[in-house]
Amino acid sequence: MNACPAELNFASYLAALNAPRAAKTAYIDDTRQLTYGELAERVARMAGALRQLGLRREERILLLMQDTADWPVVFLGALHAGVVPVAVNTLLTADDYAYIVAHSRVRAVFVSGALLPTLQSALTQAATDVEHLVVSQAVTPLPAHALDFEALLAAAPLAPAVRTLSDEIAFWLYSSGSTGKPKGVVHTHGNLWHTAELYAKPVLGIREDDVVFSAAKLFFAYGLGNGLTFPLSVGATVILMGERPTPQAVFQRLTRHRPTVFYGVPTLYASMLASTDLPPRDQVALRVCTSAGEALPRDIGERFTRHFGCEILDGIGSTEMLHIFISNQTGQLRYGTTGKPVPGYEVQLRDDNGALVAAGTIGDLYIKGPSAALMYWNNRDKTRQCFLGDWLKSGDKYTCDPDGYYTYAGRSDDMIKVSGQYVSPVEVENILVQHEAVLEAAVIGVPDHDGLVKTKAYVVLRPGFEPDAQTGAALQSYVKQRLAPFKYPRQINFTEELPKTATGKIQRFRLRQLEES
Ligand code: 3SK
Repeated sequence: MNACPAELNFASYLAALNAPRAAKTAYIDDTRQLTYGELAERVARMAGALRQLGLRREERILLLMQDTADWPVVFLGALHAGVVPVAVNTLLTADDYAYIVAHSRVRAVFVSGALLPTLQSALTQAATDVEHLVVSQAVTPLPAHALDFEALLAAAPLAPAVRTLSDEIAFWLYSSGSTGKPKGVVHTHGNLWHTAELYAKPVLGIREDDVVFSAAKLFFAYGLGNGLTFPLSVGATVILMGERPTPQAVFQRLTRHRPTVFYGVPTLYASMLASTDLPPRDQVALRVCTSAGEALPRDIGERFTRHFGCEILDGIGSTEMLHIFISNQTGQLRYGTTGKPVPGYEVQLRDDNGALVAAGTIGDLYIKGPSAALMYWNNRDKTRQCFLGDWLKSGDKYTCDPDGYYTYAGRSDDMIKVSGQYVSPVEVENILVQHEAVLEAAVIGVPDHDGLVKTKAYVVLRPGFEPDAQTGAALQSYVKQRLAPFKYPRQINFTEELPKTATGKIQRFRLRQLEES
């Protein structure tokens, strides 16, 4: 692998790399296609538009947009101009956007028409530095002073790329913690380059003739790599989808565009396999799939591979590390594990005193690697807790077996200590979901009448099963037969659905809050 160039503007790096394939399709969204040549021109025009709006290097813009071909134009156009895009989740509330707009002090907002009402409500809540509002794909007449995306671009000159260092701030993402306000995670141009060189090319084997489709949207770190950094680093074609990734919406793209690489999350893979519309193997062209966000249950991976003949490479990444740093790899995949550290990253499991734990023992996950964020913006305390010199504390618990495979044991703050022993909620959940009655499960610790913590399972049943004492007892005995006895859930609560983040991660802290209320 080459070293990361000291001077790097990631947008102009991609433009130069893809100049020879100007006629090739870069993006296919729900309504349009964009060639690499058109993308390069629109990116340079977007940089010109930002200049015309008066934005200067290192100033910030908010990118609150659905996945269309306008998204990479704004993101890369900003990088090209040395302006810093702050990409945010499209599923947040007006209160969240009000906080983010004030916290990031963005001077312009790029928003999809469908998200405009929520954004406007956010902008009325607080004094902001926002001077420009640009609407992509408006669905209602534009408010006074708002600019139309296409009109802005059409009137803008082509701007030359600014020269930036690879260590220079390129963009931010916001990371939603399990508690507290979202944190602004600050990334460099070089971090994008490193994720492509360390993960996408060697692990995923991404190549020019791939067609890629990510169920995770571009505003997630996972989706940004999947649908922008990686494919554009090799000149592949990207399918973008505006709507929510339901199994039906995904099946439609898998059969219509026949992507060779699909990036999903465990809950989506589970619901795809449970769907009666699951397409047969010969209607898709999948070469490799990935999973992240939470651990992929072994059974889901095995069933998917049996059906499609294609492996799902489960991995773990983080917004702070930008993308995946532990992953399974083709040819050495072990379902039920997250695989091994991606070469270029170092991983350690430490106990409460910071000492390395023995093989098979649960420890806190620490990572060292070149794609780590610089900091959480204006949040010294959280930065100090997470970024520890070269190392980053992920907040996840893991074990490592003697062969070097890592297995997820839950979030640090989700771990349950029963009779002095750690119980991983994930381990119990993985057993529960193997029972024929169980669609989904989440396990938390709750104090019993003696104030001693015991495990409790929240269970969503499959259709046709009764939420009664008999089913509850059957599930308890099922777990008891498969795990150490102290781990079985002393209580079972049947529920219609589990609280989840936008990426599909189960929010066990919300179940704990429910217990405390
Ligand atoms: O959730 C993950 O494992 C992940 C993967 C890649 C990038 C970002 C994240 C949070």
